[in-house]
Amino acid sequence: MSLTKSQFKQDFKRHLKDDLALDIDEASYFDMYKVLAGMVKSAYNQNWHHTWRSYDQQHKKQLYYFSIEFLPGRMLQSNLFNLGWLDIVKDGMKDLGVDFEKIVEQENDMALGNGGLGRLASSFMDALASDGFAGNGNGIRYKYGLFKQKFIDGYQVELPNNWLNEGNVWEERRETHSVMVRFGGQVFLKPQNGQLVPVYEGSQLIKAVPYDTGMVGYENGVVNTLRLWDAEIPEDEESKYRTIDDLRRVEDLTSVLYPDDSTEDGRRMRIRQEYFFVSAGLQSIINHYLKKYDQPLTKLDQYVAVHINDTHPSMAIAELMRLLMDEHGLSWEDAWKVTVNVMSYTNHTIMAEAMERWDINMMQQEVPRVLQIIQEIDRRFVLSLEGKYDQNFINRTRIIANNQVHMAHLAIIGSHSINGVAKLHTELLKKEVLHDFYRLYPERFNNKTNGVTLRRWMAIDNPRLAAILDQEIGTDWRENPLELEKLLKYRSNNKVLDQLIAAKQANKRDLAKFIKQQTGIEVSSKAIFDVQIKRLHAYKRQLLNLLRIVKLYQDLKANPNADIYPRVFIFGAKAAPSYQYAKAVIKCINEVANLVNNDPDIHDKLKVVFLENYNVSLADRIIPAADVSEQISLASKEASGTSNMKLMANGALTVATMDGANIEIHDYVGDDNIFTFGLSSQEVYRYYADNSYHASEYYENDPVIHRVVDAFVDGTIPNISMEGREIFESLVQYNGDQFFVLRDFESYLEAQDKVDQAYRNPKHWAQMSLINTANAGHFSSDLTIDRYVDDVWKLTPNK
Ligand code: Z16
Repeated sequence: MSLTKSQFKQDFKRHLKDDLALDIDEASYFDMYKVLAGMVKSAYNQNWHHTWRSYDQQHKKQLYYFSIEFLPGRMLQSNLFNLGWLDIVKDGMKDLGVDFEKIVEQENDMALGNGGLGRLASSFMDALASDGFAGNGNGIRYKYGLFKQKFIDGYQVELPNNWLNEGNVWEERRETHSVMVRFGGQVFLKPQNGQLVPVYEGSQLIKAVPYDTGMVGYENGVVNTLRLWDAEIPEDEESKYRTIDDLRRVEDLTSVLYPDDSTEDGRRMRIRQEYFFVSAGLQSIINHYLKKYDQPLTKLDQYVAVHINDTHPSMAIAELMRLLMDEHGLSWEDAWKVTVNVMSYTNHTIMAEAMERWDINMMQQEVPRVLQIIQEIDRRFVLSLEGKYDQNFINRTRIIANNQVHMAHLAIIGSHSINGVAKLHTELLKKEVLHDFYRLYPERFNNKTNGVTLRRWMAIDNPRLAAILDQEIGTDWRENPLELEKLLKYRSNNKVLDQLIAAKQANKRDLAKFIKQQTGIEVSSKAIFDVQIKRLHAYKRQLLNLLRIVKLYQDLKANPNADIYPRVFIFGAKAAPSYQYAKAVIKCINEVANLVNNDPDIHDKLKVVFLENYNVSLADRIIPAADVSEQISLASKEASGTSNMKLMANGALTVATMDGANIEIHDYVGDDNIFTFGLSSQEVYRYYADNSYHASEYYENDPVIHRVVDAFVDGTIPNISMEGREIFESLVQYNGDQFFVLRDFESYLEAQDKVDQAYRNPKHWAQMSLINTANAGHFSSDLTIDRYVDDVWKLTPNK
């Protein structure tokens, strides 16, 4: 499939003519996008077909990654890159006088995820295909992606994200692979030939139609499948859907992605979504297995692994039991053995409010047979513990309690593997959050530190950095990320350090231009670009960052000549629409930005830029231009973090609490090449244990904190009377400040002072930056996937 530039130019012009009857000078960028994407697709379709055929012929064990979110972002460049075409196409377009960047921008982000969890799922799709493993995605084809964020008067406003409005060139509708999913009604067990079979009354069948997207491996001919399900009314059941409400309930199933990145509040439609894609996915797996592998279902675990990404797909455990028993006649015991061996589960948070618990009555109404099976799993679980553990232990660990179904407990009891996403996170699961289960099943617990697609975040998004790497250490780092360590040889090489400085400068100039164009704000590319990009959440402590900005502002007002190195604070963050507090923080950041950016006393030493609608394609732009990476969550609260990894790979230095994967970044780069601060997780737990943190004491006794916090209510920051009050109150109460912002403030300032000083020595800064890039290979999702493959899924590479 190798392609020369002249061949490409010819093909491209011919396709414009053949497909759209246009010459280049008549075609719009969107026309060109469609034609180019079409060429990419026909280039990989053969391979897609071959990949499946070879898996089937070899009876390869296949992984199905079940996730309610996938967040691939734009796919044109990454597909071109993985086919080995990107450079040729960029060059060819230049020859043709076409702005390739403009073509890329035609594509709507596929934004079917909230944040880290969905992006991780997409990184894994890329790594699985690139490492040649049979790994496929299973999820929902939401009609609307995560809401579009606008700022109006500094407030977040949510607009629908109609990403499909101009069609989706990458997907294939596979009508013939449709399956039926049953909802509602009542279920009775009737004896039949000595067995109990379920009989349904008043239930509704919904047709699940798959849309498949090719997941192209990096230059290896492998194309795996991301299968997303859409809901439709089945043709022969149309008469049963009489009311508008009935129709609405089908449409709503795949209409919107729920925009909360952590909390669940018993929403009926979310249960239905979860069951819908889980049931459809498992049915299609079993259909394929029986048809192409032609083996008994008692051996399913030898050929199929199903991964449960957070608890959202955990009904898969009960649904596989149902399919194996009700549809295929296995006994409970046989079905359970297969199910536990097939299933594995990743936990992504220790925040109690983010642990899904469904109301038992709601499940009864929506998925009665699945609930019945969960009740039986629970009954047997309790039975197995009686006499061995005390009643309290049993009550704490059982699946059903207080009329709620605890989905994490179901996921743990029904899986052979349970993993956290960073070392600290896994330790906290074992020692604290899931300690009871760790006592029951120590062998099931394991750590799999997250990783990111370095090919996207470095090779595609940061071509200037990639060119330096290619020249000095060769190109192998794309496939073998630990090759990046070879860069360490050049840590004192002035030529390489100068090149790195120049590349970062050029990236910053690009971002400065974009900022000007988006916001009208003028920023200097000589300033420190200080970046915090992630969902807005109290535990992630964007507020800590904001308090520091307010302090710097006050310092400069008091002394306009204060020796502060110029900084541009760049934020990207969406708040869940119902998360009042997070929205108040957004409003305050925007008002501080207004204040700081327009005050002549500040002399452009501080700029605050809050870019709207943070998503993957915005991350593609920001990350290569970052000098400083803000990873400042309260220790113990961020399960892993993944923007920390992308930013370090691009040479940003991390300001970090000892939380999530920051700890592992610190271990690799060493104390001298990261700015750590703040409480440790042990200290946080100690405070919880003796209840001795009193925020009000910090407010009363520390004059700097007092003055900074007062700025939220004394008019220093204009237009935030409500929001400023809310934040003020949350901080200054005796038992306020849930996330220890004031406790860590002083330590944070010290770390930031070190940043300010260090940046003044460009060579040394570049050296630290190089050391970060050189160690980023450890955080490649290729390596993470290798560990899942070996320890959890037991896959073998293709051919
Ligand atoms: C999510 O993105 C995460 C956790 C969660 O419970 C729900 C969602 Cl949507 C994040 C974690 O907060 C983050 O620390 C982690 O890096 C990421 O999942 C991937 O594991």
